[in-house]
Amino acid sequence: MPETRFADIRRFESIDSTNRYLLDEARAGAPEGVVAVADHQTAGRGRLGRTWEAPAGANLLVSVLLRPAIDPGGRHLVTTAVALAAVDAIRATGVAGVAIKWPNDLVDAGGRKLAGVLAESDLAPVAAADGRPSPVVVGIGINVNWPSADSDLPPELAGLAVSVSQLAGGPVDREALLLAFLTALEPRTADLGTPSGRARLGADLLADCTTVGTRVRVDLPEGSFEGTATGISPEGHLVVATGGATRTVVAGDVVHVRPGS
Ligand code: BT5
Repeated sequence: MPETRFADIRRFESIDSTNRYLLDEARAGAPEGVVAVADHQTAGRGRLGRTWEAPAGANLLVSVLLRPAIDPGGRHLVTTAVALAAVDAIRATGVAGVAIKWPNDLVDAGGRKLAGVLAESDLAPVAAADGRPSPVVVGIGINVNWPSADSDLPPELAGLAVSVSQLAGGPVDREALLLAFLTALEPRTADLGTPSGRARLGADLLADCTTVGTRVRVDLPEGSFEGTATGISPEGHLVVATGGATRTVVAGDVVHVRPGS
């Protein structure tokens, strides 16, 4: 990609996981900006050991290696930067109604999942030794041409997943979407490095976040609680009002609770 930091695009017909590949590359000292794109993943990863489903050749499965100069506490904004760049790219195809469900999903107006983001970094000691900001690998799976119809979905995703092509009403060019995504990611990545840029990422997340203003159940390892999502902190964390108190959720699964359910 000329005029971006994403010049080194490595393409795979089949790989276990583009995130796994770039984590290994980061461990070996690879610089910021390396991109891995796969036609198919045999072990595509979601969060918390979950899997990401995509048939060969249909969707966008891409990871980028970033080395953002950002405090560990602000690392959620890296997920935000990638999610916002994907929203930018999908909107440029003419599809409307795409929003971000905190922390890491892109959803359509009906709440069906269009894409998921996974940021991984377990490499701080390595990075500290070489003086560069420590690496974060951020992967995104975007349902581009699969499912082409709801009947394509396995039972566990029925009614829960949707593709850009379904929303666009016809096939979507994966390569064009990749280039639009990387082009949009360049300024979003630059924003990670400055206080004003981080404020812009937070404001844009707030504007596009379907979670804020809704009743939510937050599932944490230590238990669940319900409340109303009232905002996004400067670090990109979710602010939830619950029982007269305010809690800031750094990580966790958030379920949008429908009134009356
Ligand atoms: C995510 O996890 O949403 C992060 C997905 C990241 C995938 C990319 S692909 C490129 C890169 N390389 C990788 O190995 N991973 C990244 P999470 O929030 O945990 O959601 C996972 C859940 O989403 C699954 O348990 C399913 O319920 C659901 N799911 C799986 N595949 C889906 C799909 N294609 N569309 C919609 N939902 C899906």
